[in-house]
Amino acid sequence: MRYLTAGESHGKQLTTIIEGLPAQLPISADELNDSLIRRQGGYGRGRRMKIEKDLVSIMSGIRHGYTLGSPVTLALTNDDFKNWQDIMGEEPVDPDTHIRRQVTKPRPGHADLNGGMKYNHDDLRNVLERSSARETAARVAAGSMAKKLLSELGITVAGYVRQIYDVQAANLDLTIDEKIERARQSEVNTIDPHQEESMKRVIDQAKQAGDSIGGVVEVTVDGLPPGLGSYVQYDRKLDGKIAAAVMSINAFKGVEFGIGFSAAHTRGSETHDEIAYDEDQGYYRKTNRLGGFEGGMTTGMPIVVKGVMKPIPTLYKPLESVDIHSKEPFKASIERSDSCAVPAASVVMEHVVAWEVAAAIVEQFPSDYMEQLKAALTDYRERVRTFG
Ligand code: EPS
Repeated sequence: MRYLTAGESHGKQLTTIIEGLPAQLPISADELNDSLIRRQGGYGRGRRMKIEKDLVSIMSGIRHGYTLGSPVTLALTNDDFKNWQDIMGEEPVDPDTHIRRQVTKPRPGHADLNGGMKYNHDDLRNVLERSSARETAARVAAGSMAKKLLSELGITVAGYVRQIYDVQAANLDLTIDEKIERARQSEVNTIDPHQEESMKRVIDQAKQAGDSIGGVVEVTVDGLPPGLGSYVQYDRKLDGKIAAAVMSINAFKGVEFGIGFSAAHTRGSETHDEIAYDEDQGYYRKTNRLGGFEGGMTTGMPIVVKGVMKPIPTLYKPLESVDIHSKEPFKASIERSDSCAVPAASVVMEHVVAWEVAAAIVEQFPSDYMEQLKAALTDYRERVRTFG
C-alpha cells in the first residue's frame, strides 16, 4: 500500500492517490471528512483555517460506498486559491510582475533557504508553497482510509496532546475509547481536562508575545496482533517505519516509543515487559514500557508512540535572516500564522501512524478484498494465541 500527495498551499487543490487498498472496504465521504475537520480545529490556529473547508471530493476508486481495489484519488480544494490566482496560476507572467512578487527573504526554521539552493529557485515561493504544513491535510486524507481499514479489523487508533510548551497532561489510566472521547471534547485535543485551561493560557501568551510554541503528541494503537513488521531486515522493522513517518510530519523533531529516552536511565529489570499467558488472551505482557514493540515487531500490546513538534517558525516576532538577492540582513515580518498547531499535529500523527500500521497488515496478509484479509487475520490471531 502506498500513497502520493500533490499540491501547493495556495494552489488549486491538494490531491492524494492511494494504491493497494483491499477491495470492498466500506467508506463514505463523511468518514473521511470527520478526520479532515478534526485536523482543521484546535485552539491556536490562525486565520487560514477560517478560509478553508477541507471537505473531500472522491475522484476515483470508490463506487457505491466501497473501494474497488483500484487507485483511490481524494481531492481537497484550496478555497484560498481564488485570492492567489495571479500569484499561483500556471500561465507565464511578464518578467517585471514576476520580479516584483518574488519572495527573496528566507524564514529561519522553514525549508525556504535550503530548498531554494537545492532547486535553484530565485523565488522562494516555489519552495514554501510545497513545504507548507498544508500538505498534512492530504496525509490525513490517506490516513483516514487506513483508519477505516483498521477499524474493520478491530484495531483502534487515538491521537492526543500530551504537552504544550511547559504544560503537561497527567499520566492517566484511560481506555483508548476514553482517550478518543476526551481529546474530542478538548479544544486542545488533550486527555487531561485539568490542564486544558493552562494549555490555552500558554498559547494565548505566546500569541500576545508574537511568538509560537510546540509540544508533545502521543498516538496509541489498540487491538493489534503480535508479529507485525519483521526483525529479519532493517527496513522491515515496523517501529522504524513509524518513526520515519512521524519524523516526516512538518516541524517534528523527535519520536519515542514507550518509555523511549527514559530507557537511558532505567535498569534492564525496570525496562523490559514480563511475559505471561492465559487461555483467553494468549500471550501478553504484564507492562508495556516498550510501547508495543520488540525486535521491530508488534508485541500485541498497544503501540504507544510520542512525537515532539517544534514551535512554528513563522513568527510575528521576526528573527534575523539574509535577503538572497541583496545579501543584506533583514528581520522578517509576516501577515498571518498559527501560534500553536500542536492540537492539529496530534490528528496528523494519528493518521500517519494509522497508515503505517495498515500498510504493514496489508503487506503481511492476503488482502485483495476485505473478507480475505479478515479471514487471514482471524486465522493468524488464533494460531498465535495457542502458539508453541
Ligand atoms: C503554514 C502557514 C499557514 C497555515 C498553514 C501552514 O498558512 P498561510 O500561509 O496560508 O496563512 O495556516 O496550514 C494550513 C494551511 C493547513 O491546512 O494546515 C505553513 O507555512 O506551513
